[in-house]
Amino acid sequence: MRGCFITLEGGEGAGKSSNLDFVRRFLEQHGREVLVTREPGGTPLGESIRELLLDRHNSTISDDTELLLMFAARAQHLAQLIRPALERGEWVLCDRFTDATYAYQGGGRGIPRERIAQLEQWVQQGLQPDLTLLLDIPVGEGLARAGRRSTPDRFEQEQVAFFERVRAAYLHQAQRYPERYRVVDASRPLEQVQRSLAEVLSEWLAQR
Ligand code: Z5A
Repeated sequence: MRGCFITLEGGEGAGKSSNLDFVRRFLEQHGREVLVTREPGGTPLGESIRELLLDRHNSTISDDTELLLMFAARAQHLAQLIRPALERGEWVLCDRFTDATYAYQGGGRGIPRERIAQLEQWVQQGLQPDLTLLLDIPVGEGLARAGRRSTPDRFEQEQVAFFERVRAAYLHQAQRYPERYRVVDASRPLEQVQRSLAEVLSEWLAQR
């Protein structure tokens, strides 16, 4: 039987890194074999593309180039890692996926959704996450948390208005795909966020 594909999403400072391992452990405690990966990245080629995309010295990357690089990394990720793992029956937990493209390249950069949808169809051929956990936090609070980090990457250098559009685009995706999206209020203390994640996952596992 094909494994399940779960994605974790969120804007700046939402706490994805802080919660990824919690989600993995929860799933493993419930008997699932879990492969954890991330985007952009997840394969040697994808990680090289990630370096290009995050390098803040690459200030001349056009919006279309950024979009195509995201999908180039994703095509490799799907071919080399995600599809084979799902076919072996493993569960895949991915730190960001195409919803991040709708949020950052669509909402943030203003690329039309139809153009993203064309690439999504081409690269994914209908494959979608079974469950998307969106850690949602007001932009100001998220930036205050993320601000404690050292050197900002190319995305982290963006202004507040950019991150407001990213958040709005994520929430729009959640409204559009309520069957696979679960939105968790990430502005609360970590223990409360993880309690909500556990509840969401328990309920979702019970339905499977
Ligand atoms: N990107 C894109 O544009 N298009 C795409 O299609 C894809 C990606 C796939 C890299 O992603 C960039 O790629 C990303 C979007 C773009 N750019 N940005 N920005 P990434 O996922 O690798 O990068 P990230 O957003 O910086 O993720 P992160 O490292 O997981 O950050 P985070 O969500 O902010 O999580 P954190 O490091 O766990 O938390 C931040 C701080 O808050 C940290 O000090 C924690 O200790 C603290 N924290 C976390 N949770 C809490 C709670 N509940 N209370 C208090 N403090 C907390």
